[in-house]
Amino acid sequence: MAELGKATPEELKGIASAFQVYGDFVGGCPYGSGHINDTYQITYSVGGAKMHYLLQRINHHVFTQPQNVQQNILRVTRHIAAKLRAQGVEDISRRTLTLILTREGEPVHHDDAGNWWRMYVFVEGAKTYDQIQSAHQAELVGEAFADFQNMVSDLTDPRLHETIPHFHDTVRRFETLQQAIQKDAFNRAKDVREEIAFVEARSDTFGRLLERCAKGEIPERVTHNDTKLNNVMLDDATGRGICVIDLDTVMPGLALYDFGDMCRTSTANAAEDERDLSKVYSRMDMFEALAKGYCRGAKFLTAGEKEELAFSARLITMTIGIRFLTDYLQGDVYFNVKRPGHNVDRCRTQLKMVRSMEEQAEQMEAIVKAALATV
Ligand code: ADP
Ligand code: GN1
Ligand code: MG
Repeated sequence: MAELGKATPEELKGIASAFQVYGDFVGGCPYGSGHINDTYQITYSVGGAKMHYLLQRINHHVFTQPQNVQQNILRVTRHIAAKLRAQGVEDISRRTLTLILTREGEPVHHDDAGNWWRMYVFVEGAKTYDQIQSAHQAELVGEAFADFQNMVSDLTDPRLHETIPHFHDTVRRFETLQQAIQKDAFNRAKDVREEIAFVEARSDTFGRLLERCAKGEIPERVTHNDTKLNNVMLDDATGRGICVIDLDTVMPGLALYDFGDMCRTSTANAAEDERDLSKVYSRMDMFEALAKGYCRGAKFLTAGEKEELAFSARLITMTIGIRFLTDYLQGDVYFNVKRPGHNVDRCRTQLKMVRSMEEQAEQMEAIVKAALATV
């Protein structure tokens, strides 16, 4: 896959002018720390007042049908806005993403170079965090993602586009890893023997959630599918999770995948790419708060889902670890990387998190039980 490369301010000015924004372009710069899309903060002067916009180049190697992604996002954001309006919420453009259409009225701009761009209202007075700051914050994060699941739960007819099929299918992700090991196109398998062995030793658990789903014990729902900590914006004044972002993967899935990914990112004691593994472990104070916030919001959970909450944390963390490992073996073609070995560092933190969660499995089960008992 080709690198998309960064756009210059001059290019950004041209692209931004394709959207329904008014006033004078002031500047644009790379923004945020997402691994997939290219994100820019754009500044305009509108009647003398400075306005920000969020401009994103959709990674079309990852999302091969950008128009489907944008159709989903338009539907999801309008649906949430309508619900918030009905509740009497006043600051709707801070509480959900709002797409700014192109001058032709489309939700995405396809430029001459073949890139796909979208623009959002910039949510001010709130930010995302790459690492959790406090247990209270973890609780608010759990609650915000549960609220999001509630709001999109009735977006079933017609079914949303599956923007990445089999996204969290751990068995398939493991098969892809095995093919990458077999091929070993970059002669890197020798560097990650221990990691491969760690994954292989646990492969009998990879099908557990999808098997239970096939048996009807766990329902399919509309879910976010990428509930990492930095995909929710927290209000600067109140700390509350006011706006769930990064909606590319909102599609049918399991609520447990969302809970699992919250645990992966919001209970971690260190950054996702920390090299000192002694700092990497899952914090039970954070897990307790997260579970409490999530369970309070997710009153819809069935018995089957409740049984698997703690397990889902290990499974999703393992799945993301497998994906980082696979990308390392395939030559770093999927996730944005900033240094050689970045994906292997990320893989190691994920596997360390899995080990930490395994060691604390009993405690995690007890915490989940207590959280469920209070709602
Ligand atoms: P990626 O898919 O690459 O993770 P995101 O959509 O998550 O991209 O955006 C990357 C970062 O940009 C987010 O983590 C957040 O900090 C910031 N961001 C995204 N959308 C907005 C918005 N509408 N307003 C303000 N900041 C935003
Ligand atoms: C990517 O886009 P971002 O950075 O929020 C990835 C997730 C991974 C995550 C790992 C579409 O999320 O699935 O869990 O990196 N998104 C996609 O940090 O693959
Ligand atoms: Mg993101």
